[in-house]
Amino acid sequence: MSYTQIETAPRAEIRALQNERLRETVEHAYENVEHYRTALDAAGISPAEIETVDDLSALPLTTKADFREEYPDGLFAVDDDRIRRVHASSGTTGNPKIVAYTRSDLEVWSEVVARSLAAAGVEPGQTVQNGYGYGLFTGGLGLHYGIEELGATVIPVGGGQTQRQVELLRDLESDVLSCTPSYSLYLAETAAEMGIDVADLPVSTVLFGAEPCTEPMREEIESRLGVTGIDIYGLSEIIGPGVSNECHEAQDGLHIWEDHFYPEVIDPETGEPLPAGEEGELVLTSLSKEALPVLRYRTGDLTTLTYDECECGRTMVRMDNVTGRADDLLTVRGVNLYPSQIEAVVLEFDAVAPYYRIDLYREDALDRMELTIEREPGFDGDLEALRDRVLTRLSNVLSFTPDELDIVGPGEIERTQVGKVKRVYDHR
Ligand code: DLL
Repeated sequence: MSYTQIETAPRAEIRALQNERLRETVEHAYENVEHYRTALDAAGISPAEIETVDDLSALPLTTKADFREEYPDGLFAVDDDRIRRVHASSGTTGNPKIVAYTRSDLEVWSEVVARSLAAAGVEPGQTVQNGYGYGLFTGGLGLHYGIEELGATVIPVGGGQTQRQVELLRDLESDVLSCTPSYSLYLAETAAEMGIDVADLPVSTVLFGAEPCTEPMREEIESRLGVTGIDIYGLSEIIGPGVSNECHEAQDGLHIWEDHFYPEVIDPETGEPLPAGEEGELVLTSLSKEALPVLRYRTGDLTTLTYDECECGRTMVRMDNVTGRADDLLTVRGVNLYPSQIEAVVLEFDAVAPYYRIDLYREDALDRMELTIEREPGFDGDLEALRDRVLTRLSNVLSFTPDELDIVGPGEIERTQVGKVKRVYDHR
C-alpha cells in the first residue's frame, strides 16, 4: 500500500506537478540565492525560459564545491527567522555542507520518510529501532520524524552502544531495525557473542542506507538476521534519507519521490544527460524545498533510472541501488575498478565473512594493492587453497588481482560502530 496517492498517479499527473513545482523552484532560487542568479545570468538563461522539466538541461549543474564555497549559508533562500533546523554533512575534505529546513521542509521530509517506510512494508503500530546517529547527521532525526509521521513507534537508540541495542531489540520486540548495512552485521555479530541469534528475534526488516550495499552483502544481512533488507537512499544536500526507497514487493530498485526530487542521470565525464537505462551520475533538483532549493545537484552517485512499471503499483521512477560513487573509482596500475566489484566477488565465497579492507600504496612509482579479507568463524579448510580460489575468481571476473591477499581470522578487521564504514585506505 502506498502512503500517498501521488505515488501511484498516472505519469502525466506527476509530470504536470513537477513542471509547476520546477517553475516555482527556479524562480525562488533565482530571486533569493545570489549563487543561482549569477550562474543563470552567466549562462544567459532567465527563469522564465524553464517551463518544463525538459528545459532543465539548460541550467548549470551545482556541485559539492559550490556548497563548500558558499559555506555556511550562502545557498540559503529564506530569512534566518524561517529556519527551524540545520544539519551538516561532513565530507572527507574542506568545510562541512550545512543544510537548512523551514517548517514546511521538515513536513515534506517527514512525509517522504513515511512513504519510504510504507514502501519498505512498515505499518502503523509497528516498532522501529532507529540505529542511525542522532545529531548533525541527517540519518537519526530524519528517520525519527518519518517513523512518527507513519504512526509507528520509534526507539531512538542512535549509533553505538551495540550490546544495549541488542538487548533493546530483544526486549522491546521491534519489527524493524534502521541502520547502515555494515552496522546491522556488526550488531548480529555482537548478539552472537552475547548468545543471542538475531534471526530468532521478532525483527523482520532492516532498513539500510547511508552507504553502499552490494547484492551479496544484502544476502548476508538477510540470512544472518533473518530479515528482509530494504534499501533507503538520500543525501543531506537534497533533504537527507527519504529521497528514494525500495518497495518490499519487488525489491528491485528504489522509487524516487519525484514529486519532490527530480532525477536526471548524466555522463560524469561530459555532464551530458543520458537516457533512462544508461548508467551515469545521479543529478537531483529539489521541487518543493524552501530553505535550500537545489538546482541540478551532482550527487556523485552512480545509478540507472527505469520508468518501467513496477509490480507494487507505484508509477514513480526507480533508480538502481547505488553501489559506487564516481569518485570511488580506484585506478590501480591503470586498471579502473570500484570497491563494490571486489566486494561482490569475495562475498561469493561462503568461507569469507562480509568484512574487507583495501589498502593502496605507491612504491617506486608503482601502485600496489593489498586486499584483506576475513574467514568465517566456522571455516577450518585449507587457507592456501581458499586464497588461490579467491585470486583466480578475481582475475576471471575483474581481470585484476591484488598484489597481496591476506586472509585474517574472525573479528580481525576493525568494525565500524558509528557512522559510515570505511573500506578503502589510500596511502598514495
Ligand atoms: O547518508 C542520508 C541517509 C541517512 C540515507 C540514512 C539513508 C539512510 P549524507 O551523509 O549526506 O546523507 O550522505 C549521502 O551517502 O550521496 C551516497 O553516496 C551515500 N548513500 C546514502 N544512502 C545510500 C544508499 C545520508 N542507500 C551519501 N546506498 C550519498 C548507497 C548511499 N549509498
